Amino acid sequence: MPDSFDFTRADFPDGFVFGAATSAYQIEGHAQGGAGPTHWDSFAATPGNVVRAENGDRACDHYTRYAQDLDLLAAANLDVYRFSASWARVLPEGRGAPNPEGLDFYDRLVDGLLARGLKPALTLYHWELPSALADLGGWRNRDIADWFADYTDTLCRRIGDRMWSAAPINEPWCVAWLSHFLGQHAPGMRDIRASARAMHHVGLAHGRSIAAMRALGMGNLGAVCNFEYAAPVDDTPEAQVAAARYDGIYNRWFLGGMFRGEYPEDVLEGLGPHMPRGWHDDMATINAPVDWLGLNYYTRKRIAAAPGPWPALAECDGPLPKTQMGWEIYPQGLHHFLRFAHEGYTRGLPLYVTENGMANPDTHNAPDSARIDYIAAHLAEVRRAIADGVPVAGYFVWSLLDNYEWALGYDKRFGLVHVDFDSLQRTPKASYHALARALARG
Ligand code: IFM
Repeated sequence: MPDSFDFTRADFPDGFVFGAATSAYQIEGHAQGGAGPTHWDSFAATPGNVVRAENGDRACDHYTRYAQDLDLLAAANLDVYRFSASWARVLPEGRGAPNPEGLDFYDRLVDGLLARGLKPALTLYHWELPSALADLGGWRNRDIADWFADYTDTLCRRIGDRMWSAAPINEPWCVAWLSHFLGQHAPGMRDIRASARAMHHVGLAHGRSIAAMRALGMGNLGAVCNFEYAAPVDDTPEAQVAAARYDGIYNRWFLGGMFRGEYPEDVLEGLGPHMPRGWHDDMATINAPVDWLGLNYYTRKRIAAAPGPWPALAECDGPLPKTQMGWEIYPQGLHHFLRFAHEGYTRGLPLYVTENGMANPDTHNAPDSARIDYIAAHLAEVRRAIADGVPVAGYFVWSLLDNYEWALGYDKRFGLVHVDFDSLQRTPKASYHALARALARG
C-alpha cells in the first residue's frame, strides 16, 4: 500500500512542470457572480440526464473560496494551475455585454496565482455553452467560430497578458461526439448530421481562437485533446476494423485536422455525407500553428463490431482493474499516445499530459494508495516516452478538488483534495501529501 511516490523532479527533464487541472463549471458555483445560463443547466434540469439532476450551481464554491484553493496548489509544490474560464460568466448571453464581475473574478484568480508563484494555464471552453448560443444551434452553427473568437478576445484582452499558456477548447471529442452523437453530455443530441457539424465547427472555433490570441500578442498556445486506447475485443477482422474506426473518431480526427489540415479517410466514410458545405476551405484555419499539444488520458476501451449503421461498433467490458468510473486502468496507453502524437502529428512540439487521474469513492480520511499507484504508473509511462525521445514537458493531475463529474454528479471523486459537498470543507488526501513531498525534493 504505497503512501508515497518514488520519483523526484530530477527524474524528469529540466523545466518539466507539474500541475493540477480543474474546470469552471465543475468547481466555481455557477449560480454566483452574474454568470448567464448554460446548456449544462438545462441539460441537468431535464429528468434522466444527470444523476439526481445535480448541477454546478454551488459545486465547490471556488468562486468565493478560490484563495484557499490557490493556497492548496502552492502548498502542494505544484508549478502550474490549469483552469478554465466560463464563457457565460464572462458574457452571460454568449455575445454582447460582458459581465464585469466575471472579468474581475478571473483577474483576481490570475493575480492570486502569480502572487503564489504559480503559472496560469488557461482553457477558454470546458463545456458550459451559454444558453443563448445553444438556442441558435450551438456547436451545429458555423457562426460559433465567430462567437468564440469574440469571447476569446474579450477575455484575453483582460487576462491574456499574464497567461503562461492558453488553449481554446478542452477535449473536442467530448464537445462534439459525446454530446451530439452519444447524447451523454449537453446538449444531449443523438444525430449524425449534428455530430459531423460539431466535429468540424469545434476545430474551426479552435483555429479562430488561436488567431484571436495571436493577434493580442499571446504565446505558448496549444490544443488539448483526449485520447482512449482502442483495443479490439478479440482478434477477428471485424473487431479490428471496429477498433480502428473508434480510434479514428476519438483519437485521429482532431489531431488530423489541427496538425495536418486533413481529416482521416476512414472517419470521413461515415461523416462525409453530413459535413457542412465548404468544409474543405476551413482546413487551413483549423490547422493554425500551435506551440504544444496537451493530451488528456485515462483509459482504454475494448471495441467490438456491432450491427447497424456506421460506425457499427460497441464498447465491451474489460478484464483490467477499474476506477470508480468503471474505466480500465491501462497506463501503457499513455506511452502509446505520446509516441503516436509526436511521431505522426506534432513532430517535435512539446507535449503535456494535461489531464490524468482517477476517481475513487474517497472519504475525507480514507487511505489513498490506489490514486498514488495510478499516478505513479502513468508517470512511469511518461518517463518511458521521454526515454524514447518524446519531448514531454509536463504532467497535470485531474483534479485538484473533488468536483462535479458532469452527468455523473458529485459521486465520482477525482480530487487530490477531498471536498465535503455539505460543509464545503477541503481536506487534502494522502495523494496530495505524497505529491507535495515528491515535488519538494530536488
Ligand atoms: O471531469 C472530466 C473533465 O471535465 C474532462 N476530462 C475528464 C474528466 C474526468 O471524466
